[in-house]
Amino acid sequence: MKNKFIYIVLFLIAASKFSYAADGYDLWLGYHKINNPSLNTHYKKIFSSIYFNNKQKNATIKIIKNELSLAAKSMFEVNPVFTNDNINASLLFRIDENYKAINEDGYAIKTLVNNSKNQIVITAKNEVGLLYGCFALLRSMQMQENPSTLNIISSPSLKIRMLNHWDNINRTVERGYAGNSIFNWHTLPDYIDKRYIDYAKANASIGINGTVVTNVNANALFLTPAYLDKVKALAEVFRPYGIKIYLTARFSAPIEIGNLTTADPLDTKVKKWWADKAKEIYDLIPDFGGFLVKANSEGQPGPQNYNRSHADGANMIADAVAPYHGIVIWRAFVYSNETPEDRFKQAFTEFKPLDGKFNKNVLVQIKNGPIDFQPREPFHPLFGAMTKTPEVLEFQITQEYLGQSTHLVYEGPMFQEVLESKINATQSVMEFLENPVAGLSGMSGVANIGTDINWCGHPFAQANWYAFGRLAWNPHNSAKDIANEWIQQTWSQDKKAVDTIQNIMMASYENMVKYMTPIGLHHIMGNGHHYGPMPWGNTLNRADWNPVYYHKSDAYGIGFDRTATGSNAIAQFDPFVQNQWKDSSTCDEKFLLWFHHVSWNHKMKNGNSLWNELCYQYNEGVMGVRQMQKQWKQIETSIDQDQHHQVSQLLAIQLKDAIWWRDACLQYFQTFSNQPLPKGYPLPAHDLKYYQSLNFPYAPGNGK
Ligand code: BDP
Repeated sequence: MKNKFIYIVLFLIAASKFSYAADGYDLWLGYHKINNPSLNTHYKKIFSSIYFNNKQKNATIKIIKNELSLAAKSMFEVNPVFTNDNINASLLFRIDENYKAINEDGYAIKTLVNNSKNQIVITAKNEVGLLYGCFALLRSMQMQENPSTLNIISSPSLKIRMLNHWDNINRTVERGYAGNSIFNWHTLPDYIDKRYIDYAKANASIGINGTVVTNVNANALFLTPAYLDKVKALAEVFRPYGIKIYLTARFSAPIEIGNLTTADPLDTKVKKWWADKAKEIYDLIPDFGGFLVKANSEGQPGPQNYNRSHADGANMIADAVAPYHGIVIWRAFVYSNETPEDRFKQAFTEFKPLDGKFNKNVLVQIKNGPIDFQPREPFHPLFGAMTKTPEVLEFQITQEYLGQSTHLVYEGPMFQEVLESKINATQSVMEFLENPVAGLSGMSGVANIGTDINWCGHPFAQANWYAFGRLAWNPHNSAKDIANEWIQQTWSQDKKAVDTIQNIMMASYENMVKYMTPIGLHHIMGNGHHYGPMPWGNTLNRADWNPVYYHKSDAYGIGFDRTATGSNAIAQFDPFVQNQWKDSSTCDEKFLLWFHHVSWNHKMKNGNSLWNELCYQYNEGVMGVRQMQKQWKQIETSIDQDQHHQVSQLLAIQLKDAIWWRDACLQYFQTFSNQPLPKGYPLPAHDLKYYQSLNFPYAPGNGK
């Protein structure tokens, strides 16, 4: 299949209501009627003659044909005609340059004039590339781009673009806010839910090529024969969509399901157990991707239980999958209770010395920031620090710390901020990932998908899945353009509605940071479930699970000193980055309290005292949500009524929560600052005791 010049040619010679009524199930693939008469004739013509040079009855080609039929009928009410007429060889020659420019997964789309007819040629190096190209063409139709001038060359720069499901065997989803797990292990392998197919299609449409279907807090049962049969059935569904399946590996599996007395990675019986297990899996699933491992973190077993290093553990499993070209993705999310070291520093301290000690097929997966998916984090210092070890950037799409499924938060700007962060004078995080010194690199997103009819809970949450995929394909994509694409494919073509929704989405991230954790505050959410404010939290038996550990408020001021006078975590960054953040008077204020313990009277760049600025920013966050509500109201008549109402209700919850965050946090911090709220500032509805008395034992996403 490799490097075979395959292509489709679609001929063209030369669609209603603006908004779409939908329950969200179709995601961005609803193929709504195009309301552009001048372009419609062109579009329809495209479907009047489609030629595939690939004569094989390939499953991916079948999917492409089905998708083209579905889209043509839905957007233009035409049935596509698949022809057998061969095409002019000179035509193909004219796309040869584009073809040469793409990589293994890429595609090229070009409109060529041939005998006064326009023809669109899509070419790729394999069938899955062609599928990506078809989705790109359909996207461009939904964006109403002019089909007579198409000239797209697109290749992903990251080889691994994957979702990580934190889905349990009993179908609960850790940090899931959209229902149960879509993977029904009870009815698999015999029952193939249509959801699996639609899920694979949605992922392929944005270029995702891998999925880990099991929780990082792993269950060894998934590696038993009965479950592997189920995994095989899913792998077969995903394969024609170019998606490889991966599993999480529980490090103690040889003991739990293998009757061994140890899981020591240097023990020969243990090694043999994993090698046999790998063979068993690859016999069933020849293109099995490999394992994702969370080891010696938050109670998970790992090589350190046997005084071995993370490299010893990773390499042992990597050896087992190597004969089948499998990979091991080893998570750097480790921190130990025993170590009194600043949690910020622990992953770097642990992994940096292991650079060069991992096998070639091991990748280290690093969360975007050093703590844990906070609303805003500086980038993780491990990016760029390991030059001999392939790295995977892990984002959390599910909104564990970002308002879960009741807050409208578009994560595109957050993803972009991390990707564009400079790791040194010459390179950003994305440039580092795009030019992997160690050959491989990737991006993972912790999925926000569940059995809710619209897949992701909040009707806007699916934009985060979409944005993740589009950025994993091309980290240079802009969050704003991605939002625009998603809106036009999902909500409406009406310009006012599109622009208004885009404004709401683009403002939402910054608003959320302001009403939750402004100026670099972090990890001050409710214990366990992480919903709502709890800056006073001080009761858990691990220091670094308690909010007070992170904000360190006292009579003098607030913030974690991570400079040379404090934990010196800042020294883990390149000097270029250190210079940006090491001085409290010049530090980028969005990270101020990440790196500095500053006085309540610290003078901010705008002249305000820190205390007043904290109050203003919390309040701006609240005002921002009010503004989102106002804008949403303005498009009431251009949006389907049910959907409009649904989002209105959620925005009302978001406003209530934003006010709660502001009032609870400020009253608590006020007990240290001993300063009044600025003049004219809204007074809290309740006293601090009230906020401290709230508890949510059944908040979602926290069960096992
Ligand atoms: C934290 C989550 C926890 C996960 C952990 C992880 O609260 O449920 O198990 O991350 O990434 O954010 O392993």
